[in-house]
Amino acid sequence: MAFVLYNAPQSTCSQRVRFVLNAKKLPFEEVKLDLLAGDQLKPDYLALNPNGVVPTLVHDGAVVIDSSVIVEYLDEVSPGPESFTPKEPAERAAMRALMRFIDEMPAAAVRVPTFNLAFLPRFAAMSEEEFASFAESKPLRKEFMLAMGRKGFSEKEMSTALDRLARTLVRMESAIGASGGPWLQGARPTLADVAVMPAIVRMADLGLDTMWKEKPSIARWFDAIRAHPAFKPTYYFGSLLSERFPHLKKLG
Ligand SMILES: N[C@@H](CCC(=O)N[C@@H](CS)C(=O)NCC(=O)O)C(=O)O
Repeated sequence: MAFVLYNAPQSTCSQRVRFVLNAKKLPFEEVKLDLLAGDQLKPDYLALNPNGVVPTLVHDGAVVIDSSVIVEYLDEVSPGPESFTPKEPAERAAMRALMRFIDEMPAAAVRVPTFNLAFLPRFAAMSEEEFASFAESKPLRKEFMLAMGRKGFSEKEMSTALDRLARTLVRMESAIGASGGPWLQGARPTLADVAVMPAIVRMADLGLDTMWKEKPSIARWFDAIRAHPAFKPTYYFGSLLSERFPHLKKLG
């Protein structure tokens, strides 16, 4: 099986896919896109992924886009050596419900502090016109960029995003409590754990790990995911924002 992964080291969505490929010990060719330079908006890449975002997986000529879809696809075409999908249909449904929640809540919310803290200096240096045409060029993220503007998200938008992240931790805590942990759905990690991993790692990278200092089950979950053999090869040097952007300010 030949896998080509178009991705970016620090992209949270890409990290989900790298984790599953590494856990399954599937060799893959990694094509690294420079998202700040706009590689994801070049015609050749848009022909693969019309959303103009990473990741994209090409597997023996089949193009698969969207990280949640890609990780489910990988678990279907290569169920071993470690499967991340429960056998029971009700458990599978619970996993997918968690994945939808994660895509809607933390995966979206974590972009707000990420952009304000790491990427803003680049946008602030643009003229109003440059920024408008930059936002216009993004098929999926035009409105997000315009809402942020060159000056970044407001304090109110930041606190809304942080509240959504706090509510995610509460949801994780209750899933871990109900399943007995240490993972969201019990003794084994599922794709729901993989889906939420990059948001939690990003929060820690931004200094927001203080948000779970009173939540031992989240701390245990975080230790468990970092101890997974796929974690280290996924988070190679340059995958954390703090490794790439020395100016990064911490929130916590
Ligand atoms: N739902 C998509 C979202 C992909 C996405 O937002 N990717 C970000 C990086 S994590 C990206 O490529 N951003 C580039 C841009 O906004 O221009 C997925 O999970 O694959």
